[in-house]
Amino acid sequence: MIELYASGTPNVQKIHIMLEELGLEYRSHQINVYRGEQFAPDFVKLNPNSKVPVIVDHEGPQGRPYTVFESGAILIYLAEKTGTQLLPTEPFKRYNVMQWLMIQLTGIGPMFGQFNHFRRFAPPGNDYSDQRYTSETRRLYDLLEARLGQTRYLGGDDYSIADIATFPWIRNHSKRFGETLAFMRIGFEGMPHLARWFTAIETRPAVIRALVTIDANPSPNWTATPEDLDRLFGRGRFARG
Ligand SMILES: N[C@@H](CCC(=O)N[C@@H](CS)C(=O)NCC(=O)O)C(=O)O
Repeated sequence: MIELYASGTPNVQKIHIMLEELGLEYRSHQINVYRGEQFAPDFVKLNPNSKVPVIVDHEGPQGRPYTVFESGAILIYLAEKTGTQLLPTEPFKRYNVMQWLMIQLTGIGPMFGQFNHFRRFAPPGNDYSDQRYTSETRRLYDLLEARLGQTRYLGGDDYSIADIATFPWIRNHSKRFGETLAFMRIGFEGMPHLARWFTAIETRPAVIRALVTIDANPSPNWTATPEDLDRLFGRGRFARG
């Protein structure tokens, strides 16, 4: 049994999809990051970085319980635990998957995250930051479109943890920021390869199962007070330095 500490956000959605793909038994616990539950001492014992997702695998290495945080580390851990071809063992295929996984972890996640932040939560007067992250988001979309024009999936011919990591970020935009993306001229109309890839993943049985759970537990951000937002974003009386 695996315990998943979750919220309704893309980094957590990856893990729901992975667990469904692998058919592993799991139980999820919602952590309300808008209320600061990620800073509670019991949660910090699981992840000193105070972020979801976290898993606790009761049958970890050597049969002992093991805790894993950071979504990329969790995907690799679960792939290696089960020996799935979602992370191939053949070196060329494996490192192709790793490279596109790293692009999600170090590029798409942080840059789309900042793009979303400046579009939705920043006070007015941040034109430079808005432009910077819009431009970078647009560049990353172009990168994905070009890659998927060459290969069926991000890592190569086969579906992998690189696709699982990237899909929720694209879905998040397609659901929430339709108008913004139209303004940015990012839509699946101009991106046939991204659209093909998105549909291929969205219609996988395991992804459909995961999305039922994901959509039943959306981020509770509409109940967040100004203080909740200040705590989450480290601003106002929560600012450091
Ligand atoms: N690099 C981390 C990022 C995790 C992350 O940013 N989690 C967000 C939700 S998607 C969170 O817990 N935020 C709470 C906070 O920043 O205090 C990963 O990939 O797991």
